[in-house]
Amino acid sequence: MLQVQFPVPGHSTVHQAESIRAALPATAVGFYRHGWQSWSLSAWTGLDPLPVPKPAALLPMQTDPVYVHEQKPHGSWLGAAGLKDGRICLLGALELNTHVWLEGDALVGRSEAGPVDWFLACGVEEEVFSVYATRLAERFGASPAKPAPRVWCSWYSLYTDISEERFKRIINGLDGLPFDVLQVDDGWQMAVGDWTPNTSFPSGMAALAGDIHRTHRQAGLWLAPLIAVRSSSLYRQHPDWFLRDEHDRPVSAGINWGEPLYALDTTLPEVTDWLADLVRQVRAWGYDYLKLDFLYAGALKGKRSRDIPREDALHQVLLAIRQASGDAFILTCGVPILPALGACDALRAGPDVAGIWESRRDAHLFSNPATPAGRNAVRTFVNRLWLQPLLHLDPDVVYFGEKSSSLTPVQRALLQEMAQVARFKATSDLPQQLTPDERQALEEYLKVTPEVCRTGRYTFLIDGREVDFSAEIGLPPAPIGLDAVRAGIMGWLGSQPAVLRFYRQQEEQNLRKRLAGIPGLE
Ligand code: 9PG
Repeated sequence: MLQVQFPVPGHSTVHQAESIRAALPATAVGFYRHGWQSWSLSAWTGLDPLPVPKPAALLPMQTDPVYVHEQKPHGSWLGAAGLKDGRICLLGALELNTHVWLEGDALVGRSEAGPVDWFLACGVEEEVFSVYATRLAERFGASPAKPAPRVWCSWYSLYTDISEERFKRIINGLDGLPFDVLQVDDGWQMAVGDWTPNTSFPSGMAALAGDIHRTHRQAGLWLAPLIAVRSSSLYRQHPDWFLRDEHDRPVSAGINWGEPLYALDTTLPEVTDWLADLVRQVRAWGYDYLKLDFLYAGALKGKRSRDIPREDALHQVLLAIRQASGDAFILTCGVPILPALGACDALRAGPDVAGIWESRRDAHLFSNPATPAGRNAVRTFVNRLWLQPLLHLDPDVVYFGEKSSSLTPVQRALLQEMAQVARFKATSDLPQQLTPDERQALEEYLKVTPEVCRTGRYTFLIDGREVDFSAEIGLPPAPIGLDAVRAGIMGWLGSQPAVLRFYRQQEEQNLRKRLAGIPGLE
């Protein structure tokens, strides 16, 4: 292991090594852990181990499953120690497949794939992260050439209950609001893996894109191109296209849509051809904005037909997808951060907002900061802002309608402020549910770009008004006593496919009921 010292404040160094130990100039009092993919926790925390989140079966969708049991403070590609005097020291890789730990009085970096370049700097937090971002931009390319479009996305109001009829009504309802993109989210496809329209889209996806284009907006489409559910035709017809573990079993990419998910082996030429055809098809239908989701699946550990490091596999397939998609705007989601750099226009940099602020079960019993919830989104997103010079950062949607969520006005305002800091505007509010005042507020929000100035780790001035996210950053303590027992039982239940299916059916029923009561949607 290469042993080095941190350079003096104001300077940075780069060392090449497979593993590196950088002695800190003073004792660490905090650690910046950088989560693997969009939804994974990124935050400054204390030095004690964090509880392993539950339920176990969902972890492949939320963190890097290989590192989920780490006891020492750990981060993907980078880590930083906070010192008593307020300065920080950062050790960050300039290449993929790398990890950083706090071990005693040193930051330790290790590569899964041979020698790499490591960046080291100490000093003022914002400056240190800014120089690291510049070095990353030199390696991977910085891409925010295209402006961030203003997006209406179907997910956070309609979820999977979408249809071409509903879109027609929404297209009409959005008339006069300055959205650039109308994005069709999950729910249009036959199955995850089978990317043809289902029976709710009888006129086909090209017809819908045409309807959207006629309103002078771009058409957006959600795809999860690197996964398939077990019941999909893709998985049944091509089981040999999927990633396998050392026992030759398909690698789990989590459980969602009531089913196990599997990950494509993107190093197979048949798979890359299939992916390029898929993307060209979607472009030919007329979609100009692609939200590519669940991309972590392309970098899960497993046996690949071409034996390359797992994050290189993802980076390469993202570049191939980008090439096949021409000049489409590409938003990546559920994506490991560094492999996405240089391969997309925007990246989701936090978990889903959802219409709730915090779930007691997920936050306090399951110790899971990666599940959909406003507070989780704020915590991780604000801690990822240093990536802003590299690409557009999507903080997920904001809500203007009181009826669109169970968030309080203060919580809705915090999400709006986060999105103003992000300079990325999206919503799922149903126009049918907005009061005239709410519609007016949304219109104003879409039209105006306020001036943002960062004044501290979690504080900003937005058009001169102080905004503070500090109260949302802390993590609940691990459950103890009876709560720990309940957490254990519920965590086990939450890993059972039958229980997850049951929950999903309940949710879908509730959703259908809720939507049926909205005038002007049917
Ligand atoms: C569509 C949605 C929306 C959303 C995406 C993604 O189980 N999970 O951990 C999990 C996390 C996020 C998630 C789905 C599942 O949401 O972020 O915007 O497109 O997929 O299904």
